[in-house]
Amino acid sequence: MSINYAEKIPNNVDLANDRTLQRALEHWQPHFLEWWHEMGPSDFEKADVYLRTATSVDAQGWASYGAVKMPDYRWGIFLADQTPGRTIGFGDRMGEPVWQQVPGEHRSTLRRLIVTQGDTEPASVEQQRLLGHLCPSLYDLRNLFQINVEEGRHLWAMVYLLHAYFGRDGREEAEELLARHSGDADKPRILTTFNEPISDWLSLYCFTYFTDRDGKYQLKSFAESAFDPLSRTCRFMLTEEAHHMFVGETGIGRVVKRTLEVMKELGSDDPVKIRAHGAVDLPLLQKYLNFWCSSSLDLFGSEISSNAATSFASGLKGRPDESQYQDHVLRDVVLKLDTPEGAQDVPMLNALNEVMRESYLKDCEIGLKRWNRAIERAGHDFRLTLPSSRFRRAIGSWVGLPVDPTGKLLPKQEYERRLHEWIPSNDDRAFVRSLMQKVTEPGKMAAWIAPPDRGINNLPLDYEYVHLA
Ligand code: BYC
Repeated sequence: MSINYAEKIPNNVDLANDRTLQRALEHWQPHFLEWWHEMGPSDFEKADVYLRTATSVDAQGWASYGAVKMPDYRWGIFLADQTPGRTIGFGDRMGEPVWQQVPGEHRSTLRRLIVTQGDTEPASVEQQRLLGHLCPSLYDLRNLFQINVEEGRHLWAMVYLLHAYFGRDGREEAEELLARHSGDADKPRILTTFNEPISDWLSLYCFTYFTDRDGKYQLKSFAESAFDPLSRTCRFMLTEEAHHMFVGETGIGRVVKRTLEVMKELGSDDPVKIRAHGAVDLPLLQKYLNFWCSSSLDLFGSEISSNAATSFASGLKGRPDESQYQDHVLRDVVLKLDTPEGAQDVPMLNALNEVMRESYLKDCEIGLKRWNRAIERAGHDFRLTLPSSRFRRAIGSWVGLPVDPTGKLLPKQEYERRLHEWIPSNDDRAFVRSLMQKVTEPGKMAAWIAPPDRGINNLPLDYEYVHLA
C-alpha cells in the first residue's frame, strides 16, 4: 500500500479505515509535537533543512529530498509490505503462520520489548538536542537533523504498535515514552547508554557508530519476529538506520583524516602538539571509542539471560539474519562462555545476547579496519582497537569488575587510578568541547575534521544544507 500524505498522520496502514485508532493517534500527535518543541533540537525550528522524507517503502526510490522546517516534518507510520504466507522462522513454534495479533501469553513480554525499543528513539533526540550550536559544518548540521527527525519517526513506529495492539496499556505506555527524559534524575530513560550526555560531535559520531549499530542489531532481530506488524515496522526502520551509522563511520573517518594531515604538517605524533594545533590526537579518539563501545555493549543485556531464551523460544525475537544459521530451535545446544568464575557450558538459548554481541563486535571491526588502513598508509604505527567486551561493563557477568581494555583483570586500585588512560577524563572532554566552534558558512569545515568525500544526494559540498532563519 502506498503512503497517504493527505492525512494528518501519513501512513500506509489504512488508518482512515480504523477511526478509533486514528483518533487515539491524533490525540497523541500534539503531545509528540510539544515534546519535540521542548526536547528536540534547540533553536532551529525556523531553519529550512534539506531533509529526506519517506514516500514509499520500496527499496528503490523510497524517499524525496527537499527543504523542510523540522516541526513541519511529516512523521508517519510506514510498514514494509507484508510477505504473503510468511511463517515463524525460529523457536518452538517454527513453521506456524506468523501472528497478526498479539497472543495473550506474550502480551506483557512483547509490550516490554516494544517499550524498551521505543524509549531509545526520543532519548537519542534528547541527548543530541544542543549539538546544533556546535556544528562543524552545515553538511553535518543537516545530517544531525536528519537523524533526529528519523528517530522521531521511529518513536512513531513503536507508538503505532502500542496503540494498535495493546489497548489502554499501550496508550499509557505511549504517554510515558514522552514523560521519561534522558539523564533525568527522577524519570530517566530505560537503558543506560541513553542517559549519557552527548555534548560534543566526537561523541555523536561514536554514538552513531556504536549505539545506532546496536539499534541495527536489535531491529534486525525484531525483523525476524513472529509478531508480523513488529517485523514489518522494523524492516522499514532499518532502511533509515543505515544513514545514521554512515554518519558515525564517515564522521570518525574524517576526524582521523584531519588528524593525519595535522601530524604530517607538524611532522609529529605528539598529542600535546596536535591538540595545540586544534585537532584530536589518535589516543584521545581511542578513549572516545572505548567509552561508547563499552557502553553500547551493555545494550545487549546479560551474557546469560532467561529473558533472551524465552523471547527466542516463543518467537518474539530472533537472531539478526536468522536464515544464515542451520539450527533455528536451539534446544539441547550449549555454548562455552567465559565468565569471571571460569568457562561455563550455558544452554545456547540463554546465551543468545552474547551471540548477538559477538556478531555486533565483528560488524564494529569493519570501520576500524578502514580507519587503521588510513593510519597505516600515512606511515604511523598507531592502531585503533575495540575494547574487550569485559571492559567497563555495567550489565552481565563482568559487571563492575576492574578489567582493562585488553580484557585483563587488574587490582581494583590500579584500575581506578588508570581508568582515565582508557576513557576520556574531564580535561579530555573539556579539550574536545573547546574544539567545537560552530561553523555555518556553506562549504566550510571546522579545523578538527576533514570535509566528507561528497555532498548529500549528489549536491555539491558547498550547498546550503541548512538555511538558518
Ligand atoms: N541498561 O536478561 P537481561 C536503538 C535490564 S538501540 C539498563 O540481562 P535481556 C537506537 C533489562 O531491561 C536498540 N538496563 O537482558 C540506537 C532487564 O530488565 P527487566 C534498542 C538494562 O532482557 C541509537 C534486566 O536488565 N532496542 O534502537 O535479555 C539511537 C535484565 O536483563 C540494560 C532494544 O534494546 C542496559 N544496558 O536484554 C536511537 C530492543 N540491559 O526487564 C535508537 C529491546 C539490560 O528485568 N530490548 N537491562 O526489568 C531488548 O531486547 C532487551 O530488553 C535488551 C536486554 C536487549 C535491552
